[in-house]
Amino acid sequence: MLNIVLFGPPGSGKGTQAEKLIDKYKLIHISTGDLLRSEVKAQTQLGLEAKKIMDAGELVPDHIVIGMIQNKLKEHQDAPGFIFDGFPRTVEQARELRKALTDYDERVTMVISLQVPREELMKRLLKRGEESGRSDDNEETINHRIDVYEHQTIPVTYYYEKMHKHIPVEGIGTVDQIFKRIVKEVEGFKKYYQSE
Ligand code: B4P
Repeated sequence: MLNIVLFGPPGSGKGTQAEKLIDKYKLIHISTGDLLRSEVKAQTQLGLEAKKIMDAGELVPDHIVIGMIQNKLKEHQDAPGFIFDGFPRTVEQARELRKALTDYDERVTMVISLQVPREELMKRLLKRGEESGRSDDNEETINHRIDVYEHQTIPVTYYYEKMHKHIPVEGIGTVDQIFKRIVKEVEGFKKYYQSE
């Protein structure tokens, strides 16, 4: 199985690149942001609680997000692999992902970590806010989301660095240029595993 974590700050292109990777490698896409937004749209109890947290730019509690991931893994036991988009965002989530995959004799193959400076993130997300009306894409919330990323999510990179799975990829350029850089890394990993 190819299990890719797409990692990076808000607006770094995780969702954008995930779509292209699914197309190429036929993996199952698990985006915790999308899952939470669909709960919000359906106005479930979970969605009502999550909306307040997301609009404030905070992270939704670990146990909620981990529960959603466990359900998705159970639903797709025959999948050729997964793309985890926007998950894990805390070290606790990373540990729980490891446990959940171990239950299926699986593990994270690699963590593609998109590197994009704050000014560019702000530019992209303000533009998306104008086009989509997403309520967390406004200047104040974006700044807070990036701060939350730096304090709570960056430690996840150290967790995967220790396992030699963290692969930084430059996230500036056109969507296709960035996609090529990611594919190069994925192919490199596949060759390495096949020759082992
Ligand atoms: P997410 O849905 O994960 O939102 P995101 O990080 O803002 O989006 P993403 O990074 O995928 O967007 P992309 O760059 O593709 O999370 C939203 C909220 O949900 C979080 O703040 C949190 O509250 C909650 N949440 C989600 N997961 C959680 C978890 N695991 N634990 C706790 N809470 C969780 O796109 C951004 C824009 O850039 C797009 O408009 C795109 O078109 C553009 N773009 C992409 N690539 C570009 C490029 N190369 N050049 C120019 N523009 C580009």
